[in-house]
Amino acid sequence: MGSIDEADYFDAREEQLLVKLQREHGLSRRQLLKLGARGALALAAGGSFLRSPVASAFQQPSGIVKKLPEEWFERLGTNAEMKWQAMADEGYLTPVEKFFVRNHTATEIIDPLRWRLGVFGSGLKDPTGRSFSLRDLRRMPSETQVHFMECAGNGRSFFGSQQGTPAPGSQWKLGAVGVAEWRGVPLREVLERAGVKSSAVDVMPQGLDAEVITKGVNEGHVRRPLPLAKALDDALLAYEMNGEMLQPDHGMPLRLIVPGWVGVASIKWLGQIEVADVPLYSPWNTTQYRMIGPEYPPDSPPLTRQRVKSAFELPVPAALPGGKTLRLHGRSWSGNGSIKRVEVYPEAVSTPPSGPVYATAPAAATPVRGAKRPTPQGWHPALLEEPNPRQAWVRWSFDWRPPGPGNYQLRARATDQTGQRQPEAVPFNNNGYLFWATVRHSVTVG
Ligand SMILES: Nc1nc2c(c(=O)[nH]1)N[C@H]1C(S)=C(S)[C@@H](COP(=O)(O)O)O[C@H]1N2
Ligand SMILES: [Mo]
Repeated sequence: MGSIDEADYFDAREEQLLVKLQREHGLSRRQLLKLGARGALALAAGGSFLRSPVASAFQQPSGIVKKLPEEWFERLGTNAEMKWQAMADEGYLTPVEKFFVRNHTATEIIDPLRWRLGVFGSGLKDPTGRSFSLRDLRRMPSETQVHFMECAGNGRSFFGSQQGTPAPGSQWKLGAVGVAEWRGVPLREVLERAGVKSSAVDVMPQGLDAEVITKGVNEGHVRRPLPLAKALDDALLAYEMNGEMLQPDHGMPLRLIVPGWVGVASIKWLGQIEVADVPLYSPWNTTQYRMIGPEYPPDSPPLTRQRVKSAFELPVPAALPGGKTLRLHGRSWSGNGSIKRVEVYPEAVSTPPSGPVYATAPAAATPVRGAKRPTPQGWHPALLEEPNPRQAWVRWSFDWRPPGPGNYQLRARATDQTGQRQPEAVPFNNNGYLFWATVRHSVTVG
């Protein structure tokens, strides 16, 4: 930050955020004042806006603050899934306003100026630990990392629709994923300053959002232990997303980023981190986020890395123009590393998709000059574009000449750098985690 006063900096950022929220929600300052926000709007005097009743008035019934336009999002209870066609005219990153939201309860609105991060526990030389303000963290060495964020339940609906064994929980299609550029301080730096002992084994970050009540049982705040080795390796305490201050829905003022791992590891609205010299447990690494089911051993370990997956930047199902060679676009990603290969299989099918079919924007299926010969059924290589970093995604395209009007299913299959390749089906697990089989994407050609 150089010589800029950090309090001024945060005030300016908060003002920017307020303006943005006002714009997004179509409220004037006058309307805000009528809502009784006069005091709260005195941003310069302490930045109390984000704690004010006005701030919570921004929350929608979903508990999500940002707007969720229908062209970009599908609402699933307290969550919002990104529709993949929203990525068709985008660059490499997912814009913050299109990024999926997964909340166990509701977005917590926190005053970044009063907030502190507590670090404590038996794994520290002094177990009472210490706390850090956002200003403290911003003064520490920062890193910028590009990573995907993906929910372990992404693709869950296909256990039902493709394999005939529905799993309970949010019926995500493939849109519980996004890639962003995260900036913050490596968790390692904070643990070192807190005096971590070499005998420490687990690190448990915990969120400041409401306690989670499941079937009448209070499970406490969202928290999930992370092995010390991963914490010291590449975990990041992020305060910026795509070059902007983290927004409320994504964990403002600070969230953890655990590269390549199931999204639940990346705790939002971080309030504290326990460091222990004994293994730690929470519902999020014991009863949940493990593979439980007939095909898995009873003691299968907590989920860590996401599997390899692919998606087309098309509506589901999509209507495509006939008589043309179409350049289709998609993206593939894996928690194991970069993507080695992507193949596409177009298959003619007799049954039309059920329900409405959606017109496709030209950016998603661009007519191109190409051979007039129809693409034969079978696996064909897609063309990968740079960049292709680890634990983010790679963009690809595939030129398809449909043999004629009719119904088709498109499948994309990626292979990652470890050789893991998307299968045609995956074994069922009771909670529907890690669906990584190829997904049949229905399209109709006119
Ligand atoms: N405190 C807290 N952190 C959380 C969650 C939550 O509900 N509370 N949801 C987790 C889950 S399950 C996922 S998939 C990611 C989603 O991050 P996003 O909403 O920024 O996309 O946040 C994780 N971190
Ligand atoms: Mo998740």
